[in-house]
Amino acid sequence: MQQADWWRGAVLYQVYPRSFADSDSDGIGDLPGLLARLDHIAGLGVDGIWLCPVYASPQRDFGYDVTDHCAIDTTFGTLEDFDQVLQAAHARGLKVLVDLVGGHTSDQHPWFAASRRGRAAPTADWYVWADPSPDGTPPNNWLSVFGGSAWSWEPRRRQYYLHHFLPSQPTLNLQHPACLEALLDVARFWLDRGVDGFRLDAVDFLTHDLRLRSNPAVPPPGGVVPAKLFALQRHDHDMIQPASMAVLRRIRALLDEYPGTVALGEVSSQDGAFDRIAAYTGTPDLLHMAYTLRPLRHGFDRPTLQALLRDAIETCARGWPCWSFSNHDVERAATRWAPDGQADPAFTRLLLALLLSLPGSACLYQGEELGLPEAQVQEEDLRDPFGIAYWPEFRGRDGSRTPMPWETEERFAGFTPSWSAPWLPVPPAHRALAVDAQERDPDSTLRFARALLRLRRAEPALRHGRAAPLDLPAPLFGFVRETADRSVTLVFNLSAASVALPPDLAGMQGLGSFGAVQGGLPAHGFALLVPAMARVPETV
Ligand code: TEU
Repeated sequence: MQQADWWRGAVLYQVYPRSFADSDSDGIGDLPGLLARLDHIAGLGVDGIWLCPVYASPQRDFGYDVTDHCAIDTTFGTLEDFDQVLQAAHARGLKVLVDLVGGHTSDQHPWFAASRRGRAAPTADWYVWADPSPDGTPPNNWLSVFGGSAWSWEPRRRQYYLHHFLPSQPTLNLQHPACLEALLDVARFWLDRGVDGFRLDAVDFLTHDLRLRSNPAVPPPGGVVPAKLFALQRHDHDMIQPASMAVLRRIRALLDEYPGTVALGEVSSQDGAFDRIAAYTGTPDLLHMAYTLRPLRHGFDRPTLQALLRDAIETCARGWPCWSFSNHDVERAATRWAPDGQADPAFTRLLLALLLSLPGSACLYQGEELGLPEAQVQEEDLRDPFGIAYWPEFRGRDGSRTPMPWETEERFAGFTPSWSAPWLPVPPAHRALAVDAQERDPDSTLRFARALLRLRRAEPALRHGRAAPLDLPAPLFGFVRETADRSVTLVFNLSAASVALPPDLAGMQGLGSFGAVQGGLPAHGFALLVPAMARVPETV
């Protein structure tokens, strides 16, 4: 494989820096904290890091509201700290992707501060401004992802501005040439510093219909939850516009000036997400890869997994998917997909095995390697504005953003040296799953994740092999990953009872410790199998 193709089949470890490791006792994670814990990531055997935003920001949406794309927020450290992390990561063979929040800024950004003051400013048209409807209401019916109208009134301009997320996150007008150039300058700044690429935030929202046509309503399915209002429209005009392709092409052209750098796009979970992944990644002038939130939208059952595998195979034929089961925007998969909502180690490991064996690349979210369940954050501890607005119907995203537990016995599980509580509490259930405890336990999820990642690196079929479905009796689900000279069979037991393998599989050899047990699989067990007498990679 060419070095420039390192991202194909790569695993990226997603760092949510606010919750990774705190070095300066303010209860918030930071870059020196990350630097001190980098060996944990390198030791997992991943290929790189995706670092969530660390830019100057009022932190209303925890970094996704940027006031200076080329400065590090003092909460996280300095540019020198960033350079040190980058250098130390590279020294450990880890690539570093940073978040490029290109669709919007903070309302505190100097570009917006000038734009909202009046129409004469150089950045006057860098945001999406529109006159009110004749009755003074917003120009159309577009809704914010976080609820309510996507338009807010600015008395100084006597116009509305567009925001797909919080009112404090005005949407950039990337169809304005100078605005797009400014974004490309930001990208250039980080590429010149040596980053290996970007995770592009909210790709579906990069451009909008210039005629500002209203979206068609979708008939309400009964009992409307306010947090889900966004789902009650078809987003024909505010999202997924052909004009976004031109923006992505410019970003890709810039990346191509820096060989080996890549773009990973975030695709929303609206219908057709896999088609969009294929469209965004299907030609070499667009994104390298893309992931979608909630790739399994209908829960974790056999038909849904079979459909997922079909989608995965099709998407690989047309583009390049990256799998992300858990991240800072969704409930942790170990809880979300657990049969009774209770994460248990066997099920959690089955999820990890699936994540790391689907064809494509993958993101591993911090704590996923520990099998962390979703945290139950109490109302008084909520920090996510999305959750605060809609509690209790929707609990927001704090449950997947609690601090990493490093040391079982330490105050706040070793996340912060502070005597006062970190920005989100450390859930009691996470303490026992701390990194140090799992390092000591030979049967821990952490050790398991590391073995699996090592196997993926050693076994080209798992990393690059094509995938083909296997026709197995329920409750088994499985597929094959194969290269020209090697075939690995993956079998998953989706039931909470043990099950025997069909005779042809029972006779196969396990890859390392990932074999069948007496011809069968325990509850939520799985196996990675090769023909008997086949070579097994030495590292296993
Ligand atoms: O998320 C964009 C995204 O697609 C959201 O629609 C997502 O559905 C939302 O977070 C609800 O779960 C990105 C970031 O990942 C997210 O953290 C930011 O809040 C958002 O952009 C705005 O910048």
